[in-house]
Amino acid sequence: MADVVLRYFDIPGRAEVTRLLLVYGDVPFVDKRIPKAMYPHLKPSLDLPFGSLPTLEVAGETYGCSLAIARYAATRVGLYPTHNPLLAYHVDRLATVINDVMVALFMILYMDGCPVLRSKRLRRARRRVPQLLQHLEDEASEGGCFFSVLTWVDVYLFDLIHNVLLRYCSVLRIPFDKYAKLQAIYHTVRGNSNVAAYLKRTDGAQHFRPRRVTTG
Ligand SMILES: N[C@@H](CCC(=O)N[C@@H](CS)C(=O)NCC(=O)O)C(=O)O
Repeated sequence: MADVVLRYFDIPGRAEVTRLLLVYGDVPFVDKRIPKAMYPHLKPSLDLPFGSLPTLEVAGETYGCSLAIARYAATRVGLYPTHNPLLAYHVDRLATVINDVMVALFMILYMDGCPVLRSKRLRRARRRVPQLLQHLEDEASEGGCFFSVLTWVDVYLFDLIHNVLLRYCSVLRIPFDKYAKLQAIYHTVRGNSNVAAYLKRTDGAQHFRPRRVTTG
C-alpha cells in the first residue's frame, strides 16, 4: 500500500509539480483530490499544518508548504542534487523564478475578485512574464534541461508551460514559441514514459480543463 498521500484540490495548481515528480520516479501515492465545493466542510477535519493545501502525508505524518513538499519528492526520486550544494542553490534559484511566475498567474486565473484588478494583473503579467522566460531561456543549457543533469526545476518548468501557459494561452496571450531551449526542456520531461502515461490519463479529465476566466 502507498505510504504517501498527496492532498489538494482537483486542479493542477500548487500540487502538480509534486504529482509529476512522484509519477516520474514511480513512487506509488494516493492522489487525493478534494472538490472545491466540499473544502469548507472538510477543512476542519483535515490535518493542515499551515492551514492550507497541498499537504503530503508520509508514513502517517502530514507535511505542508508546496515547494518544500516538491523538494522532498524531488529528493526521493533523485532529481534534487543533494550531493552538490551549489547546484542545489542554482536549481532552487530558478525554481523560485518559476514559482513567482506561477503565483502571479494563479492570481489572475484562480482568484475571484474585481475584474479591474484582474485586468491590471494581466497587463503586468504580459509585460513581465516574457522577460522572466527570456531570463530562464538565457540560463538553460542546450541539452534539454537547465543544467548538465535533469533536476526538479526542469519538471517545474514543464508544469508551468503545460498547465498554465499552454492551457490558458487564449487568456494569457504570453507567446511561448520563441524560447527554443525551454521548449526542449518541456519535451524532455514530456518524453519520460511515466509522465507521458500520466498525461494520457489526466489531460482529458474534467479537473484539468481550464476554467472560464473573464478579463478586460
Ligand atoms: N505557501 C503555501 C500557500 C498554500 C495556499 O495558498 N493554498 C491554497 C490553495 S493554492 C489553499 O489551500 N487555500 C485554501 C485555504 O487557505 O484554506 C504553499 O505553497 O503551500
